[in-house]
Amino acid sequence: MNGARSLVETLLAAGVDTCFANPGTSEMHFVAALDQSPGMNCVLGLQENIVTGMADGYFRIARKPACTLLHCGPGLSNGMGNLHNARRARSGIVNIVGDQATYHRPFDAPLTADTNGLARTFSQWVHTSDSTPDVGRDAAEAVRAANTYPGQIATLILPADISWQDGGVISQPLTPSQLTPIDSNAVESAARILRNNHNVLILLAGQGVLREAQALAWRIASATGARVMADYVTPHLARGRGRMQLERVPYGMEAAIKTLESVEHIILVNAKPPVGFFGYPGMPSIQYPSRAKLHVLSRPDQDAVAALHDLTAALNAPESEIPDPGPRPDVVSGAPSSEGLAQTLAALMPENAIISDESISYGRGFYKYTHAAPPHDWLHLAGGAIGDGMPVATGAAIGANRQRRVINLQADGSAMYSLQSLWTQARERLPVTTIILNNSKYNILIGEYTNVGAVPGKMAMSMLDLGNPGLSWVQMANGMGVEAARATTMEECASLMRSSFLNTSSPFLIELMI
Ligand SMILES: Cc1ncc(C[n+]2csc(CCOP(=O)(O)OP(=O)(O)O)c2C)c(N)n1
Repeated sequence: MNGARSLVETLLAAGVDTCFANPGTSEMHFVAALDQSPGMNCVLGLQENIVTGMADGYFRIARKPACTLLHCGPGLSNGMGNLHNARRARSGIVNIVGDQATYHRPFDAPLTADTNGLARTFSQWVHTSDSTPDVGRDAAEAVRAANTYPGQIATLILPADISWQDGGVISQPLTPSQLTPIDSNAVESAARILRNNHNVLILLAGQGVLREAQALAWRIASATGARVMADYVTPHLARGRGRMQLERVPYGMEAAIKTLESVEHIILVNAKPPVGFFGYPGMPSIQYPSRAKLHVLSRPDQDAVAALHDLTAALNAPESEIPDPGPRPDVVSGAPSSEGLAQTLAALMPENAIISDESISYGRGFYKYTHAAPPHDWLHLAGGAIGDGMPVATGAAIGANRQRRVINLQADGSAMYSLQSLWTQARERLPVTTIILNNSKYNILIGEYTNVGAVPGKMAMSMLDLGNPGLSWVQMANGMGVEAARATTMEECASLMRSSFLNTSSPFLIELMI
């Protein structure tokens, strides 16, 4: 058995059965091993940022790591924007990066790069295999690292000769490391704060915004009168009927400061203290009042459900049912609007849908109108590096075994970073409905000129214009095997949504002119 085969067998034994790939010469033995060791579902992405974004979306829904297959330092570099986003989302991923054969490296061939150095910038675990018999054990270590709660990026670099030589040994799965237990003092002090104070905010992030944690947070809020919000940086939120009507801390600095102005205590549940995305002239970095006191109930690497459970017990908080959000909205007609799209989405989305939201400026108000939709999962860009909405939607559909409708609410400028995802969706026959929000501009950045105190002239404004030449989304989708149509009214959009939701084995793209 060669090294590559021991790698594939070890990954399969550890439950890693999906590989998002864009291979090159140094990975040929890994690809060949996939035929010898059946069981690995291999998905091709046509650029590495698609591959890594798909692995992120897969983890968020399947809650287990996939592996990626990337080609040398440059292939890894191409995938780094979405590896950055995945690290911020705390997704578990095992990157396998093929590299130059060990004896060939000193010749400094063109694709030679500091692969290890590149990987270190976003990986919690990096290792270069240096002997074939160790490849299996190295792979088992990588999977263990990726499975470290809540999820980590592990990168295993595999020189081509280490992969092709004989002597590979399959390794058994390694036990994931134990979670750091909840600190009973933190629970006691949070309970004391909640008992004795008004204006307490419980800020949820990570697993703290999923279903089980929300039920506990609601009990605590009902018993104490505390306010509950989700961190803006929330990769995955459980939403819809039966879930809390959570709002995120707003993105905009002024709106965030206003939202948090009366807060005196913040109890952090797997969340970090809320700060602005950027520093702005004359603005603070933090979004909460400087007099507010911060209390860490649980850190991001601790179990949010266990922490909230202990807090519920310390407060003796009785059972309390999450209130009904009222009737489901009706579809909306007339000119497209942000509220109209959200209501139509809430009216039509099938049960248990997955929303991949990279709507940027258009989607700020989507939450308010979708609380009464059927239960669904909402995925957000967590690291601010645009270009993850389409690959995350693609990976999420695979993570859900193609059994759930994925709806990608996608701003056009961000879509152009990773539109090749459509080709993978067509090839894999995935039930993904993409709604392109075509405003032909980088709308959010128009406001950012004002926020940073810059005065844009003609040239500066033209840097935010995508209309010259215009992008034809229907043609681009068709060119990658995806059926598509343009909608200029909400009626047209609703009718296209309905028909695409009925087709469970093909993607569809709606170009909504906003
Ligand atoms: C990797 C990366 N490059 C550039 C940016 C800067 N940036 C932020 S938003 C944006 C444009 C977004 O335009 P679009 O997706 O069309 O959304 P809209 O603003 O129109 O709502 C850009 C270029 C970024 N955040 N990440």
